[in-house]
Amino acid sequence: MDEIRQQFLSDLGKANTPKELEEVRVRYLGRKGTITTLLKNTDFSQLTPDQRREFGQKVNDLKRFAEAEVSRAIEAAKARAAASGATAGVAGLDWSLPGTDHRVGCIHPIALVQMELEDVFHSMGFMVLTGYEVELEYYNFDALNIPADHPARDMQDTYWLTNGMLLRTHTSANQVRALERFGAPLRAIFPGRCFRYEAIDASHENTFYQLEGLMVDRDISVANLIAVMKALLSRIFHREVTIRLRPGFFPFVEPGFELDVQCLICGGSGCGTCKGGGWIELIPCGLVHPRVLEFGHIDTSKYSGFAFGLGLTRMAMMKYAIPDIRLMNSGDIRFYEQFPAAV
Ligand code: FA5
Repeated sequence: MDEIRQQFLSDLGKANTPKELEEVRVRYLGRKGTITTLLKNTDFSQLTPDQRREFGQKVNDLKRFAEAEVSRAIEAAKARAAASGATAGVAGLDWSLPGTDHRVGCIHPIALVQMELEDVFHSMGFMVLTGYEVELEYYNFDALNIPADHPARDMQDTYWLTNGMLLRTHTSANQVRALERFGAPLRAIFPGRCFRYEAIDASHENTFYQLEGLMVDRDISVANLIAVMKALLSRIFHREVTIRLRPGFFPFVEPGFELDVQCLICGGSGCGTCKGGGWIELIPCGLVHPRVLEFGHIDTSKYSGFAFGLGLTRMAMMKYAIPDIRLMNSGDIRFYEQFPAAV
């Protein structure tokens, strides 16, 4: 019996697949198997009753041991096959067929620029907040010093919802929400989707992304605004950029500016991209209007701030030389595939 046990273990050790293991099981435990036939083939007349009992018990022990070992080995082999993705022993499986090629997704160009900007603002101590796409009229307009009868409301054609709320027209809607929630000092950026009821053309979408920035602290001036704008532009375009500020009107900043960047294509001499002017209008910005700070319950005798609202979609278009904004929401895989799958 010891020999049979040794032989059984050795055969079991050599069998790898569930099929080979099943063969070992049949060889030892099947109807005509070595262990099963042990009792049948033994001449009991030679043995005393005690020896018979002892022998029978040993055969049963061996049988139980062998059954347990075979089932354990079969389970282990099945688990191995499942883990390696193989389906060993499945009839009709052609192992030589090439595998399935999984397509890897790409990161949308707007997301690429957004991630880069979030990185640079994180390093300057800014929080990243998102806000709400469905917004109250109060935060999108009133609290930004744009009351109902103000002509500036016409600058942004609005999608109104039947419950009186609206789809935010700009990420500036986050400013007073953040001031109410966090108070001063505050450094935050708000990337997100905005909606305007506009005719769509190569540079206008009704759904586009902006990235708002807000910094409120003691003694904030235009110099701080310029320093932060230069840091973000050199990071995005991977070089020093020349900028200029022109006066711009937004009711929630005073003074308000349009920040232009010297054309990165022609270096300022004039080309098709900058329409011959040498400058590209890129980021509206300014010092936060004291009335907006008051709406956010900020003490204006102590604190001042700057804000900017860059067009993330347009920034991505400039960075990657994308000629038509409609490609961004087109769902056209051929367009997306040109961008990296990971950063
Ligand atoms: C605003 O939305 C202001 N909230 C920006 C601001 C914030 C000013 C903080 C001062 C302080 P404007 O309407 O110009 O401003 O839009 C800002 C940017 O969003 C534009 O420069 C442009 O890049 C982008 N943008 C606006 N409308 C569209 C559109 N229909 N399609 C694509 N991008 C757009």
